[in-house]
Amino acid sequence: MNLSKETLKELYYNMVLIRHFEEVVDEYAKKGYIPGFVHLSTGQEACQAGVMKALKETDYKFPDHRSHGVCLLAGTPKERVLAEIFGKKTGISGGRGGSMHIIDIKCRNMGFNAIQGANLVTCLGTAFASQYNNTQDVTAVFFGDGTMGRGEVYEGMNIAAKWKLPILYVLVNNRYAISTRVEDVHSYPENLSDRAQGYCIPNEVIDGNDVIAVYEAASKAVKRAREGEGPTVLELLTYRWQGMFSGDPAAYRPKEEVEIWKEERCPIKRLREKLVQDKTFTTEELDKLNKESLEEIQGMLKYALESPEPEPEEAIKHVYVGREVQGR
Ligand SMILES: Cc1ncc(C[n+]2csc(CCOP(=O)(O)OP(=O)(O)O)c2C)c(N)n1
Ligand SMILES: [Mg+2]
Repeated sequence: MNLSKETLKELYYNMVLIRHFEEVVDEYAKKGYIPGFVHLSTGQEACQAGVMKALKETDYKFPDHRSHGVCLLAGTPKERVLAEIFGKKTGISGGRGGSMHIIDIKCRNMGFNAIQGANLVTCLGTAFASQYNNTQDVTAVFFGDGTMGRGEVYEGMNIAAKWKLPILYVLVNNRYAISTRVEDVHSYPENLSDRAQGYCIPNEVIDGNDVIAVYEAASKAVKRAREGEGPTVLELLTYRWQGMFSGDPAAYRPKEEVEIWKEERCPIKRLREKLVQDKTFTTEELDKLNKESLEEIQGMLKYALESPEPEPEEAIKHVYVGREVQGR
C-alpha cells in the first residue's frame, strides 16, 4: 500500500496525541484528580492509531479497559473524553463512566462493561445488525492476551464465524495480564490468535509497534468484513510501558525488558525515523506536530479542570430500579 503524506501525518499525529494524553491522565491520576482505576496504553499507540485509521465513524467500536486512544479517535469531542475521565458533568457519559466506561453511541463507541471478554459477545449484536440491515458497517472489538483465556471469546467467535459477521477482532498482545506473563498461563502461547483457526476465522500476527503494518492489516481485514467475507483476528504484538494501572510499580517485570521496548521499539520513534529517512517529513515538521498535539491537550485539560462536577441527584439517573422503589 502506498500511503499518502496526509495519512502518514495523521498516523503520526494521532500517536503523539495518545502518548501525551496518557501522560496528562497519569499525572492527574497521581495528583488525585481522577476517581477510580486508570489503565494507560503508553507504548501501545500504534495499535489504536493504526486500527482507528482503518475504520469510519459509522463502524462500531468496542474498546476495552485500556482504550483511551480508541475513545479519543472515535469522533467524540476530545475534551469531553478527558472530562469523562475526570468524572465531570461535561464528560461524554456525564461523568458516570470514568476512564473505563467512555461511551458515545452517536460515534458508535459502544463502551466497555468491565467484564473481560464480554465485549466479544455483545459485539455480535451490532455486527448482526449491520449484516441484517446490509449497511456494510464493521464492528471492531479490542481485547488483550489475558482476555484470550476467557470462555466468552470462543463462544463469540463461534457465532461470528458461523454467521460470517463483519467483525475485526483486535487482540492487543502486550505480553502481560496484570502481573502474569503470556507464557505462564497459556498452553500454546506462541501465536494466541491461531486458536481462531479452529473456528475457520483467519488470523494475522502483526508487529503492533509498526503503525503502518497495523493500518495496512486492519484495512485489509475491514475490507474483507465489508465485502461479506466474515471476521478476522489481528494479533498485535506490543508492550505496555506502565504497570497494569497508573501507580502500579510493576515490579514483576525485568527492568531490561521494559528498557528494550522503550528504547528500541517505541512506535513513535520508529515512525519518526522512517518519515525522516524517507524524506517525507523533516524533524522540524514532526516537532511542530508534536507541539500542536501538546497544545490540543492543554485545551482539553483546561476544559476538564474548569468543568463542573455532576449534581448529586444525577447519580440515580439512568439506573434501573423496580417500580415500588422508583415510586418512593
Ligand atoms: C472476567 C474478568 N476477570 C477479571 C477481571 C480483572 N481484570 C481486569 S484487567 C485484567 C487483565 C487483562 O489482561 P489483558 O487482557 O492482557 O489486557 P491488558 O490489561 O494487558 O491490556 C483482569 C484480570 C475482569 N475485569 N473481568
Ligand atoms: Mg495483556
